[in-house]
Amino acid sequence: MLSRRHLLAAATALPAARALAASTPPLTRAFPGKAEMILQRTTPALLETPLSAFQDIITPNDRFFVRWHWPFPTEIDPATFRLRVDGHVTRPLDLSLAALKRLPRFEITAVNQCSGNSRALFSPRIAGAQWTHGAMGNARWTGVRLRDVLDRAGAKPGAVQVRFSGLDEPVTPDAPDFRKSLAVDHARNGEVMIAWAMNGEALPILNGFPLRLVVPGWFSTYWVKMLDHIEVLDKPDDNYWMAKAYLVPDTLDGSIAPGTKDFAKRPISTMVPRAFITNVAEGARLPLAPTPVGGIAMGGDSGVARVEVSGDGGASWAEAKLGPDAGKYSFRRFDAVVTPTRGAAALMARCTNAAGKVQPMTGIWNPGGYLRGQVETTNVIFA
Ligand SMILES: Nc1nc2c(c(=O)[nH]1)N[C@H]1C(S)=C(S)[C@@H](COP(=O)(O)O)O[C@H]1N2
Ligand SMILES: [Mo]
Repeated sequence: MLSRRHLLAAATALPAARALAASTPPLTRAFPGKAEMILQRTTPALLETPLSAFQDIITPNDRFFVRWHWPFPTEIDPATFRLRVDGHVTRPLDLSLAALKRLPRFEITAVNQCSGNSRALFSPRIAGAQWTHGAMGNARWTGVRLRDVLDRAGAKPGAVQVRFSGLDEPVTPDAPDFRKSLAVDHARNGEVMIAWAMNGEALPILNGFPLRLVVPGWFSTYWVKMLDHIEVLDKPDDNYWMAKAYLVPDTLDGSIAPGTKDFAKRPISTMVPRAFITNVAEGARLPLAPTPVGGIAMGGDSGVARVEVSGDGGASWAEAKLGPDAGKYSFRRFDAVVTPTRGAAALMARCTNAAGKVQPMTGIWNPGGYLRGQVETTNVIFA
């Protein structure tokens, strides 16, 4: 693996790498259940996974990124914890963890990616968490289908949405509690689930112990952590986090020209295909020889069909070999070999998903810094 020293050594030669190195936040090992993470903010925790940790398609729990809007409890008693299901239902429920675990078990491997992943790379720059690419992770989630829980409560005719909230609380009483909603049909699609385990272990506190929502194919703003309340609604949710935050321009690709005022918006929803070279660091100096270039790709809301790799800034492409398929919502490993010429080189990987969507070469822009999906570049020097 290539170290930070390599990055710094090459930084003087590469303006892009220098800009990145200058703004790189520190690494930390100070958080419970977490190994080395990039510290974006201490309270509430904002921790990013270093790109080099994405070699395997499963992201280990102790490297999985962390994002909270509000402070959250650091100790939860699983014996007294209850999940409340109410609102527009015939039988409100107050479920213990034991009762929940008696429902049929469901498992899925799925990528959890922040809407603003890679925001630090937008140009013009955007305020908000300055994530590079590590506000994402892929895990095997274990729990129950949301449908099975909703069916026990019995949504009444006229139910339109289902709203989710967790144990975290705003710092001031007038600030909006974090709540997200899904359409009833989406909530009942048999894939949306309530998870109590990731990668075979209880959820880490920082990732939402004891329960979180998993919404395969959708950005993680909907993946409500420390889930303790599910509310069936008979009208569309107009709370701050649905009506004001996490909106994208209502254009085909969620893009708008910087500076545009008064444009139609829609809530962010499904993810787009992406690929990341993770075995070579930005700014690396590499020997002039055939070089393995590999990493992880995701299809967004459908599987990874194909990944191509370029060693010459996109002038030519070669098919990468895909690793095992862990399902359409999972990361998929890709590997290729680049035969370089001497000097600076732009390495690229491009994913095509099963729906035929190909990563574009040029970037989109929107004021939230959401939905980044263009082909990414790793600048290296072959010498
Ligand atoms: N209860 C609660 N759930 C939440 C959030 C939150 O602030 N509170 N943030 C959401 C956002 S924006 C992200 S990116 C993911 C992060 O999930 P992770 O911390 O497990 O990686 O949690 C989502 N679920
Ligand atoms: Mo997020």
